[in-house]
Amino acid sequence: MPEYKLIYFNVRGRAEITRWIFEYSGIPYTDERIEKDDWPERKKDIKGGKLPVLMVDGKMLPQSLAIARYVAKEAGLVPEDALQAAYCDALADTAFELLPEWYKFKTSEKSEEEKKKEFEEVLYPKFLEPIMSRLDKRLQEKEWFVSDKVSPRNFHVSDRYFQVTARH
Ligand SMILES: N[C@@H](CCC(=O)N[C@@H](CS)C(=O)NCC(=O)O)C(=O)O
Repeated sequence: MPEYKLIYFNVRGRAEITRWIFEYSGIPYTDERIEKDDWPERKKDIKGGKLPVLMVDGKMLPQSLAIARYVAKEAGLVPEDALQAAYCDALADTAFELLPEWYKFKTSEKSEEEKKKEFEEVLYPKFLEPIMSRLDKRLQEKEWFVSDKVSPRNFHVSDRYFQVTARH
């Protein structure tokens, strides 16, 4: 098995799904977390200048979803059926669509009161609720989102949902 090192910031963000897959499957890996102050210096060594990256035997793989798909495949978590696998990808892409709006909200300089109002009047009803309720409805019908076993996208949606609900 290759030697894996996942490099990201000390937050869940775009790396958490891969951490969950590693933990669930028991594949050994190093979880390197870069502190914000160290990033400008470390960025020079990261091709493309963005995190996460996965070092696979010292070679760098960028892009969080490509990383998650690769590790999920190595862990045997991706359905063999191409269509089922594509449903997994569709679910992951849907969950990822939440990120830009969420990030804009999280990093905005507005006061806590303004943010609460924005969350209640815009972010939740326009972006989060439509996706969450669609996903909730699907989970009422079956145990897992795709196929009959744990798939990486179940982790993914759980993590996105957790990130949102944990903060509100
Ligand atoms: N499409 C890329 C986006 C990566 C990305 O935007 N990473 C952000 C953190 S979530 C980053 O590295 N920001 C630091 C920078 O741009 O200097 C992915 O999904 O991996």
